[in-house]
Amino acid sequence: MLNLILRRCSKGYDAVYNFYYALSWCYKRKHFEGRCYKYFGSRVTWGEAELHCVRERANLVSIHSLNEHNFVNLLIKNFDPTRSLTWIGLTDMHKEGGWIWSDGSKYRFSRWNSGQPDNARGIENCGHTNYGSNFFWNDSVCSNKFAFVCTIRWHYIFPKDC
Ligand SMILES: [Ca+2]
Ligand SMILES: [Ca+2]
Repeated sequence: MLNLILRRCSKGYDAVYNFYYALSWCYKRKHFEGRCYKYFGSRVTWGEAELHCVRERANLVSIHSLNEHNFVNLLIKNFDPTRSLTWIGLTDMHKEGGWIWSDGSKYRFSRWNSGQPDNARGIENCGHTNYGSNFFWNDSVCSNKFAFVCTIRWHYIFPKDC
């Protein structure tokens, strides 16, 4: 990854700065399809979580493969060994059962826990991971307060003058 940064950043200082900034986003220096991830431990609603991500030019995480799901759960576990419920970017708030990712990517892969999503009491419209003994996904009430994971596109990690 350092090579990639040095290639993109002509000034040595910027390269070092951006290397550490990228490290704060790219857990274990890993990225999937040009996106890196960051865990936030503060407990907030799904909407607050998405807003927080957007302020950092990111979105709540979208997950498109089992590898990526396992990686996101590992990232959470690294910061929170208790593996608390953690928001991901899934919502069906616009249309019941019409699940979309908040970053606009296509909803093709899912890892719902068995019996989920169940839209319990008719009011569950936001998705989180770490549910049940398999740490899979569940739909929950969006005003619940959980930790969250953001994802950022690789090219947003670097300032424009880099
Ligand atoms: Ca729902
Ligand atoms: Ca549910």
